[in-house]
Amino acid sequence: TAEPGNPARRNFMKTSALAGLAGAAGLALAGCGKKGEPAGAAGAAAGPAKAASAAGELSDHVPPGQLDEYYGFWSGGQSGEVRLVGVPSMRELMRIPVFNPDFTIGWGVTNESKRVLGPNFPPGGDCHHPHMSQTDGHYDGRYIFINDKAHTRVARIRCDVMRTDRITDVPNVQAIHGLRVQRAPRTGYVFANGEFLIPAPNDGRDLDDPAKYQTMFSALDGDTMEVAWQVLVDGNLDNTEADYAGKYAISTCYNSEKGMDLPSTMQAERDWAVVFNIARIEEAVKKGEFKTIGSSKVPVLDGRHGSSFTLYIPIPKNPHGINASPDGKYVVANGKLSPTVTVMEWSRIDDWFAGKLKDPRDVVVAEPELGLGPLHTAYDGRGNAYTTLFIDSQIAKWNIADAIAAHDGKKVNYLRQKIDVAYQPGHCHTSMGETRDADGKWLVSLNKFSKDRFLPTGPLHPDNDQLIDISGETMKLVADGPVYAEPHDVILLHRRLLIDKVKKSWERDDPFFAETVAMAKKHGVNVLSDSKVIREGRKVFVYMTSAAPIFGMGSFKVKKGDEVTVVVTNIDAVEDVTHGFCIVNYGINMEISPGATASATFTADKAGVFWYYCTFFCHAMHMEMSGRMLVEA
Ligand code: K7E
Repeated sequence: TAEPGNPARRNFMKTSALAGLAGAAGLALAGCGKKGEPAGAAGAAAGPAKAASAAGELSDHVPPGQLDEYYGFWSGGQSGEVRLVGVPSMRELMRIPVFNPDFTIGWGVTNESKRVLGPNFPPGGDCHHPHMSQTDGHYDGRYIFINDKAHTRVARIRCDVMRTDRITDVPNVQAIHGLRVQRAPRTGYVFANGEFLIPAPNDGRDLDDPAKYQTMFSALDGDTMEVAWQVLVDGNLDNTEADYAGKYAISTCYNSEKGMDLPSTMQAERDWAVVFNIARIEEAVKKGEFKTIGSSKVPVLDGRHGSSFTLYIPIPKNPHGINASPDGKYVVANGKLSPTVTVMEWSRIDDWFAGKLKDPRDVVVAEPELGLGPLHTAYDGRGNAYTTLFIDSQIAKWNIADAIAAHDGKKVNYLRQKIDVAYQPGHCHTSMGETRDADGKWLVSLNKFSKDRFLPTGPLHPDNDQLIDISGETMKLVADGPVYAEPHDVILLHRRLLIDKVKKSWERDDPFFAETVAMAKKHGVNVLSDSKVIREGRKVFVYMTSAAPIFGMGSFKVKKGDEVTVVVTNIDAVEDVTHGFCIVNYGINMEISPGATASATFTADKAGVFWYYCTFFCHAMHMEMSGRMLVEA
C-alpha cells in the first residue's frame, strides 16, 4: 500500500530484503536473530515522522537566521565528495570536492586543484569514512581525512578553508576501505585498510594463484600524508578503529577463507578482528625488520598469524563495522552475517600482549545478540550503544554494562529499545560519539533505501538520512531527509569546535595558491594590482584582478596553439563576494573567493572571439562582468 505511515509496508520490506540476502548467500538466515532477543525488547516502533516529532524533546527546526548546533561531515560515496551538513536542520551547507572533478569551483580545472589531484587524476572516487583529526581523544578541528575505495587513496581536507589539500596513493594494496585516525596523543597516524586481495607486486604474475594474494593495513602520517608503514595481514580488511590511548588500531576482517567468490567468503563460522600493536610495529620498522615491494619505498612488515605485533581475535561472522566506546574501555565489532556484536576490552588486549592470556577470545567481554545484520555501532556517552541492523531495518539501543553482565551469566536485559528506520541502515553516528566528548543528543541513521518515503525520482531513489533524538530514555525519530548517493558514514561535531576556525576569506599567503603567486612574482606581477599579459615563447600568462563587477582586463589576445595560463585574483574585500571565471566553449571555469588567486592552463586550440564572464553572481552588474579572449588564427 502507498498509504504514508502504514507500518504494514515494513513487513513486505523486511521479507523481501531477507529473502534477497539469504538467496544470494545460500544461507538460512531466518533461523537466527529474532528468537534470541530478550523478551519485550523489540517493538517501540516509531510511527510516521510527524507524530514522533510532536512527542520528541529535541526538534530539527532551526528558524531562519539561527545556526545549527552541529556540523556534520557526510561522505559522498561514489560521488567522490564530502558534504558539510548542518545538524539538526540537515541542511546541506556546502559540498567539498575531493576525488571528483567539480565544475562549480573548477576542481580538476584549476592548476591549484590539479596540484592536489595529481597530473593524471582518475575520474572520481568512492569515499566512505570521513574522520577528523584528534588530540587526546577530542576533535581538534584541523583536518578531515577520507578514503577512496575506487582508486586506493587517502585524502585530507583542511577545515579552515574546507578544501582538499592532499591526496596520497597507497601502494601495494587495492581499494582503501576502512579509515580512522589515531586519537592519542594526536593524529598522528591515519589508519587505512586495504580491502581486496591481490598479488604483490601486482604486475601480471600470480594471476591464477589466489594463495599468493594478500592485503595490508597502512598507516599514513597525518602531517606529511606519506605512508609510514604497512602490515601484511590474513583476510580481507574491512573497517578499522583506534583506541583512546594511542597503543592500538584494530580492523575487522572478512573472508578469512581467502575465497574468490561470494559463497566461499561465507564458509567460516568465524572470521576475525586483527589488533595492531603500534609500539611494536614502530620498533620493528626501526630495527629494519621489513621488506619493500616493487618501486615502493614503504616498509612492509609481516603481521600475519604468528606475528608478535598483531593479535587475531575470532569474531562471528564476516564482521563489518568496528567502533570504540568513548569511555576508552571497549571496542565493538559488528557481526553482519551474525546477529551479534562482539565487545572487546582494551585492557585485556594489553594483557594479551603482556602474555597473560591464553586464548585470543579471552579479550571478549560480551557478545550480545541484537538482530539481523548488525553493521555499525555508535555511543551516547552514557553507557549505551546504538547498532544499525541492516536486514531488520532497525537501530538497536543496548547497554554495554548490561551486555557484559549478561555475558557473565547474570539475568539482565541489555536491549533498551529498537526503532524502525526506513530502510536498510549502514552507518549510524551520534553527536561527538567517536570522541571523549560524546554528548548523546543526536543520532543519524544513514539508510540506503528510501522507497515510499519521498516523491518518486525515477528508478534511482535517493538515500534516506534519518535524524533520531537520543537525549532521552527512548529514541525518537525526528526527521527524514533525502540525499544524493551515497553517504556511508558521517561525523557530527559541535559547532564550538570549528565555528571560529573557519575562515571567511582567504589569507593572501595561503599555501593553496602560493605556487601560483610565486610564479606571478617571478614574472614581476603583483596579482593584487596588475592586469597584464606576459609571453614566453608559445606560453602566455594572463594576469588579471577581479572586483565586482569588473575584471582587470577587458580583453586579451593570444595566437592559436598558444599554451595559455589565466591567473585571476579576487581583490574584493567583502565577505561572500565570490567571482567565477568561465571562458565560453573552452571548458574553463574556476571559483575565486575573496582573497584568492586561481589559475587555469589550456591550449588555445580554436581561433576566434571567446567571451569570458563571471559565473558567481556578485553584483547588480554581474551580467556585464565579462571580457573577450581573442585567438588569432
Ligand atoms: Cu558500512 Cu564502507 Cu563503513 Cu558502507 S561501510 S555502510
